[in-house]
Amino acid sequence: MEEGRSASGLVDRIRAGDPRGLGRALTLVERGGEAAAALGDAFLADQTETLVAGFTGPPGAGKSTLLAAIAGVLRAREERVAVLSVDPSSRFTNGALLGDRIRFAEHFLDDGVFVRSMATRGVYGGLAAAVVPAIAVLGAAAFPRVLVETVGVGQNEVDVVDVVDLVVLVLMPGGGDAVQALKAGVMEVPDVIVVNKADDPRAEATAVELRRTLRSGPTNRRPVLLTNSLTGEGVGELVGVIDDCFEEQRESGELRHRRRARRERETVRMALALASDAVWRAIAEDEEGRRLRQEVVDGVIGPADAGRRLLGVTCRLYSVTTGNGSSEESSG
Ligand SMILES: Nc1nc2c(ncn2[C@@H]2O[C@H](COP(=O)(O)OP(=O)(O)O)[C@@H](O)[C@H]2O)c(=O)[nH]1
Ligand SMILES: [Mg+2]
Repeated sequence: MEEGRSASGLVDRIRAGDPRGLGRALTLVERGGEAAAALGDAFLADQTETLVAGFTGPPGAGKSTLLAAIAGVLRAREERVAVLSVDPSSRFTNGALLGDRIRFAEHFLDDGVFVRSMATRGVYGGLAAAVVPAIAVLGAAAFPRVLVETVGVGQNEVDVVDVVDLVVLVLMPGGGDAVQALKAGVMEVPDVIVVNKADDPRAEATAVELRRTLRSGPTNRRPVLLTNSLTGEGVGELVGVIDDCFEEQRESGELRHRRRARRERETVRMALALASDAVWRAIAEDEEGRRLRQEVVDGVIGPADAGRRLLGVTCRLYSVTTGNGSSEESSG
């Protein structure tokens, strides 16, 4: 509760562009829970102009290096940019953190580039629970673009696809698994595909194979680009393609459609998280909840029956503790 209050106190500081307030807000978001959710909701209206691009792909493909290069291109246009690097599988190792610090070293003293690494393991609700409010906070701080880096090949539960406007898949030459996944159709086709490390002799062949694969599918117009993140070769072109892609999405209504669908998913996710929390609380804290648990453990009643009754207990308990169900909605 106390956290919730301090979170709301941050709102003005963030809107005013206070970088320390921003850092603090993202720390709250990383911890998850009520404060994170409250921050996300506080900024709901602020984020409409912020374009969010997700960069996903296998570790070592060069995502971080590419994002630093993209930040360079955007800074040359005097656009501010925020980079959110999310590691859903592990807590931070200092090594990973240090690596990204080095990759973004050239932007270190630049207020126009905000770089933040987040670990989401242990955050209840996973990647979305942390990233959705983080994006809202960055949107409120008036970053016109947020670039989200995350590991993955687009088919696991920590999918970045669910929380961004546009997905860029970053592969390395040889491509392996991801190319196979695209071919087999088990992987959702991203909006843009990048074969990074264009200096590798296999890069061109990988791009050709990807284009051929995509041509035979229903999504034949997805661009496949080559970049060298170390020299910046192809990075300007990539930024142009991403811009065009956003523009196209905006004009066709796709952007609006995706955002609406995302809000819907986010609402359901939030409700499920609250429900799960409430059920566990009912089992631990409510007398009848504890009794039901004991009876099912002792074999007095069956789990289906107990589950149904536990839900009843949970709903009653929840409406008492939140005031929902009476008409106190606006008192928070
Ligand atoms: N040769 C070459 N190496 C690159 C390129 N981009 C990134 N790297 C290197 O690939 C390694 C992994 O890069 P990193 O950005 O950490 O990959 P991430 O795990 O996808 O974020 C680092 O050693 C980079 O210096 C590139 O375009 N060409
Ligand atoms: Mg990285």
